[in-house]
Amino acid sequence: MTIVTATRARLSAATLPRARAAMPPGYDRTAAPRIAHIGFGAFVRAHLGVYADEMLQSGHGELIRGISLHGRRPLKQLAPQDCYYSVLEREPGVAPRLRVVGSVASVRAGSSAALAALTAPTTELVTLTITEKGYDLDPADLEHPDRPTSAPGLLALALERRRTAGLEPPVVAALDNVSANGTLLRSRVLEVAERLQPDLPRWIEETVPFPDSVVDRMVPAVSQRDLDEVSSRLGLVDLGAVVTERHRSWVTTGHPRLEPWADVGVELVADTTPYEQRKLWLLNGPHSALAYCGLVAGHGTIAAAAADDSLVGFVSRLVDDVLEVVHLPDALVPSVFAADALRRFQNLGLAHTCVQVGADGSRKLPQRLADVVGIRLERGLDVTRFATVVAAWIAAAAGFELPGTRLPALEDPDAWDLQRWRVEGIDTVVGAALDGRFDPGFVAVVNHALRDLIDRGAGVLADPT
Ligand code: CS2
Repeated sequence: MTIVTATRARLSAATLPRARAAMPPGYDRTAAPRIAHIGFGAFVRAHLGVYADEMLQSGHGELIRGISLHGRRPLKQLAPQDCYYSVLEREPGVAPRLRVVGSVASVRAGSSAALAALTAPTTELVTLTITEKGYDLDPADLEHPDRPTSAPGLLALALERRRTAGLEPPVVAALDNVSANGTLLRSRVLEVAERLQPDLPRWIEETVPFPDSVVDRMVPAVSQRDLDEVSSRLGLVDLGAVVTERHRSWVTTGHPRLEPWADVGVELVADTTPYEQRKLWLLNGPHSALAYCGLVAGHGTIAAAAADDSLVGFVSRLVDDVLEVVHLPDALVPSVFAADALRRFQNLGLAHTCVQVGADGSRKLPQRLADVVGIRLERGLDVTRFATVVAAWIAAAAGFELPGTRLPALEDPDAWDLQRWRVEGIDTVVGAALDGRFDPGFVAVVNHALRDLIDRGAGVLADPT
């Protein structure tokens, strides 16, 4: 297998005619890109990149300049391929579908490249997938707003430069699993902008739209096996390929600049709040729950955890706890959406690891669970299952030992703080982990759940109720 792969040509403009894929991009790619995308990971390739590809296929699309803020890997994967890459869709019961996407015109890395893309006169739309922690403000950017490294800092400086140069303000669309992502990003940008020029925040508020978006598609990190499969299907080596499911969606608050995207399935709505609650609370929350419970039960992937009846039982009851208190419009069919999410987790074609979904819990869990926990506490309803999930995250991120399981280390921006219990004692860890992020009434319940988990390990998941 390896030998065959090594002798294959690499995907590129020159080899594209040989690609064995549906609808190879035949459109012109010489126009100046009008989209600048910050955070060029796997998700954007399987999401925005595909929507943009379909727009280009239909004759009125726009190309993307991709920017990776952290690391040059995307550049190494895509530059030698003239930025062509494949998207392999795997869905249970149907044949895998492979397409080559051509909507990315260039990929660059680092802050200067980001500033260049954001201030390019042709940039009209800025999109971002910077993950939950990308919305944190870097104190260094507030101190030196003229030398930013974070996405909000770079945006603030770029907007100042655009204003000075008399360029049109772009539309800035945040695409992360963060509540009111555009609104939050704008507030972060305004904080830095104030340090740059006292009147810049007002100009930004008046001229730069920051629509809120809810995006959905599961795109795990690719493995060597995935790349080998893509290469053998495609007949060409593709080191920039991504693997995903068939489902995809993008709901955004309306803006005239985004209206043409409705042709390729983007939904423009007056208010994304119900879509956001449905996604964060009924898909991402249960996804995290499965990841942490999966780790406690010794599973490596979400699909393996979703095939474990006791975990499915636990997560289904957690979903019922959410549905009990969440009121969404009937048209959004919340219980159907939730059942479908559980089905999507079972997709064996997506080797989403529990460690990947479990990363950055300090930033993800408040988005996914805190509001529901708050509502349930207010109504005097039980929050034990939510506490078990949070305790499982703390146990993994803080490095506790559980009976019968060796928890893998988890990445988290607060990992260092969470490990301090080793010096300061176990009583401090829950308070530190939840501080300011969850209802204070939740701390005691999580404390109890953590002790139970340390005593009984995966036994706590076999909830009889
Ligand atoms: C996941 C999401 O890694 C995670 O935290 O819950 O990336 C999830 O796969 C997507 O939001 C699905 O749209």
